[in-house]
Amino acid sequence: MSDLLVAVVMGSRSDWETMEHGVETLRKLEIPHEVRVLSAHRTPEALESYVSDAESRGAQVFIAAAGGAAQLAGVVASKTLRPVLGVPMGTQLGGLDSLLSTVQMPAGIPVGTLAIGRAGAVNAALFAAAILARSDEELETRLRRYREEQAQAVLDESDPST
Ligand code: RP5
Repeated sequence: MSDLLVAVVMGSRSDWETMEHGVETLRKLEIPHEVRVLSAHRTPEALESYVSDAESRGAQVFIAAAGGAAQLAGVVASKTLRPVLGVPMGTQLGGLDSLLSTVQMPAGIPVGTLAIGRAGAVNAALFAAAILARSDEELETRLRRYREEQAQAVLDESDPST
């Protein structure tokens, strides 16, 4: 298996507190991944070379997390044909600014946008897993087990009064 299947890019180190939940999910599912801080605004050239380098090393899915005027996912998507999942950070204005600037891509360059913050970070990892599991039966089994354990945890804690 490749050493790299999912490349996670964040616009700032300040996004890590949120994105570590997504990366932990990739880890739990044993999906080879790496994380880089690269910005569409602050390091545009380095971002462009990273996308092509990550592709050449096997990245099948990109997760891009950014806040504010969040162009990161759109710029990554403009540089690759691989699926790009955008995670809006809850930085300013409750993350509505990040959500709208990530989700409102003009027709032609798609970004699959997840929820703001931690939920989006975890779901981006699960969405990446679902994409990869189409051609990886062992990963599909791990993903099924993740769902089963999650369901069991809800059932085990179904009476909050105890
Ligand atoms: C975005 O600006 C980053 O993705 C981050 O969410 C936000 C704020 O960045 P810092 O000023 O904390 O570095 O580019």
